[in-house]
Amino acid sequence: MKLIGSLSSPFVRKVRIVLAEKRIECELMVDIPWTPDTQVPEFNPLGKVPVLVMDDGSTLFDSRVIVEYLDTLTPVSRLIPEDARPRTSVKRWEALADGICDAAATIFLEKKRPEVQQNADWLVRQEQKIFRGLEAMSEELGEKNWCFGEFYSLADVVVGCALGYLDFRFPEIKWREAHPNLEKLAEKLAGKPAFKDTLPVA
Ligand SMILES: N[C@@H](CCC(=O)N[C@@H](CS)C(=O)NCC(=O)O)C(=O)O
Repeated sequence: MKLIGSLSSPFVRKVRIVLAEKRIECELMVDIPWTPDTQVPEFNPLGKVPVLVMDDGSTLFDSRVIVEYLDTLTPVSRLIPEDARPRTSVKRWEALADGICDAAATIFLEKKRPEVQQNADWLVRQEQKIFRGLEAMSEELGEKNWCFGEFYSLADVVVGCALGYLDFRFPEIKWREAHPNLEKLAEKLAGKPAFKDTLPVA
């Protein structure tokens, strides 16, 4: 198997963390989908990373599909519960954290355009998704040790990736001050080798 992705993407990081936690060997092929010579569209018609290329040449995308597949490959470190109800709760955390990343990536791209072409209303709309998303994550985490249930799960992985991406692209967003419980969780996650080894790189 080969994973195609950039070193800055929070979605690629999610997959890399899941691979590491589950002790699955997988070569990383770095490809930045925004560069003119990118090969990503040959593997994913949507032109987005991550893409997992299987040994038979078939491909999996997007990150949600990939991590579901990876979690079934080995019982080591189950990250997504099998039963429908808890499974759906963990997937809901994933939708929330991924949504924050989508909004943050949208802002990052919009801000790269010349200032006159930027749409201020659109930027505010995306910022609101981030702030409401942080509120929701903080409220749902509460005083618990982990986002869902008693154990570390994919819910914690995706929250860690979203917070890490905010730090990477928007250090001016002071989410730690507003949400000390998210900071506590982020510190715990930052100590894990899978997180340390996948810090976003420009
Ligand atoms: N929902 C997708 C999102 C993937 C995504 O947006 N990836 C970005 C990098 S962070 C990308 O490849 N963008 C290129 C493009 O949109 O053309 C997933 O979870 O994999």
